Amino acid sequence: MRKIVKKELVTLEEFIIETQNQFPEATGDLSQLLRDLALAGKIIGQEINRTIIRDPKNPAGFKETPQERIDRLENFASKQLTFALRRSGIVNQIVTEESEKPLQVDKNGQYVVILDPLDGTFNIEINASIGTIFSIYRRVTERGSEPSEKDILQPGLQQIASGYIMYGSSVMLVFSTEGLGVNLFTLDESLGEFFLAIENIKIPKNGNIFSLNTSYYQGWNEAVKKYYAILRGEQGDGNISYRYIGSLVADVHRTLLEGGIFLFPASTYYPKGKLKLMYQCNPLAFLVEQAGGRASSSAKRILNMKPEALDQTISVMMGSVQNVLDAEKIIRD
Ligand code: FBP
Repeated sequence: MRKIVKKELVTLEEFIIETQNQFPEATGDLSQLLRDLALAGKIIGQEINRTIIRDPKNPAGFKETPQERIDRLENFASKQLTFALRRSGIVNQIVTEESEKPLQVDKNGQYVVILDPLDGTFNIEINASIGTIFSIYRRVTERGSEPSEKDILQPGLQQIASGYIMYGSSVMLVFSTEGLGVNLFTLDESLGEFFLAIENIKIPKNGNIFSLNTSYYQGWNEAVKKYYAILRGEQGDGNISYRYIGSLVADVHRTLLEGGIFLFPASTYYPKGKLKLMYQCNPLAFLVEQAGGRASSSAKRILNMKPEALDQTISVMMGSVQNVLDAEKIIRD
């Protein structure tokens, strides 16, 4: 049962301060990064809404093709996030899926932030939820030294925080810092404030929703096809529902709240999987595990994987512990 928060409304700022006070040694740096990300999220959310609601100054709406719109919003999001994160002076490198190479920010910065600025953007045309995914690491090299790839290619277990901002019917910020659980904030646009909506999300141990793109069926290996047959009830009791939005943040958000399993298996179309280890899988796996779930790739814990390259893709399954264990057993066997 989800713990409903206390009667009075708790703002993101109050939550950050309360949490920080629990850790006297906390420097406040991480809090600052979360504030910066939340600010960028408000601005990005506004731009997305403005895009969907035609610009009043231009009744015919933006003269742009869907792809131009996607590119514009992805660049806008990347710029807003980078601008917000640079202000703090505590970030050493910012790595976004959109930029060719890591952005060196401050040689004395202590943190590396890895971002998928706007994921699932083709959904913008149908107003389905899309999202920003973020991952925060401490650098492993000496402060003041030249930025190094070693600071970026760290296993997901080294994350000190991760989360996403989902732009949907409302803007939601979901994040977790090591050991502090997963907390969901909803933006009240009239006040410009994020309010705590669900505290310490715990993913159900077993769920009855499965989520994967079945149009890749022909490209799956036999084990995945067998697992899918069981899910569809050909070999099991079939009391499981199918949901697939095709926007990673939305599919994982539903899985976090409702339980079940999200999968993106490797296939002949994506031999190494489609989803990116550093930008998408690590931050979401961290959240799922902090919420008491499980996240694996070919039955290996995602957070333990040693990244080989920034744009490395992997097969992925994540969600309720029991659902993922069942899937691992069948797909591994
Ligand atoms: P990109 O990494 O190319 O942006 O794709 C990510 C994504 O859009 C995810 O949001 C989503 O889970 C997945 O691709 C959907 O892929 P498909 O449309 O092939 O099912």
